[in-house]
Amino acid sequence: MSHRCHIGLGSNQAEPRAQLRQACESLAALAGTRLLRCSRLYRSAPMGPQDQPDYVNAVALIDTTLTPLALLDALQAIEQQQGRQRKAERWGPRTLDLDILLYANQQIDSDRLRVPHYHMHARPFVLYPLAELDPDLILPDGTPLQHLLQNCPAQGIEAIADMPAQG
Ligand code: PH2
Ligand code: MG
Ligand code: MG
Repeated sequence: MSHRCHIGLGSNQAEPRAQLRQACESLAALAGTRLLRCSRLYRSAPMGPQDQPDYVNAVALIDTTLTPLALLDALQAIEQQQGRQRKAERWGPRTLDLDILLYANQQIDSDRLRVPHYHMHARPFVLYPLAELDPDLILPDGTPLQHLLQNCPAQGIEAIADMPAQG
């Protein structure tokens, strides 16, 4: 049985666009997983500490037979491959951040994983690319994505490029 999942991608170090392109290729190569589509790349000012570079964010839609925790393990392995260092600073800079935003219509609350992703409801760098992929999306609690967007100022986020083609 496979599930459609939305993955948030972010980077603000070591050529963010190349990091996101590489991450998409790695997502497409995961066992039991197909990459269905990717949003454009969006640039935004950092949320959190301001003494770090702007971020590049995108959202990918995959179809996967991996369980939520197996998917989380796989995403963390990709982060590691791309040089992610776990640092103490909350919301500090990173080469690659891969977050499970949505896993089918499931609500998950375990030690390691919370889905829908916490705070996604108010982050323009998540909601705008997500709406590009799936404008009519309804969240598991019944909230329409468009309703969240109406309450989420764009805060200067801008689409800067297409995700380069895979392969
Ligand atoms: N991720 C963070 C901290 N701040 N700011 C933006 N604009 N985009 C991000 O993805 C982001 C951030 C840590 O996960
Ligand atoms: Mg994140
Ligand atoms: Mg993360």
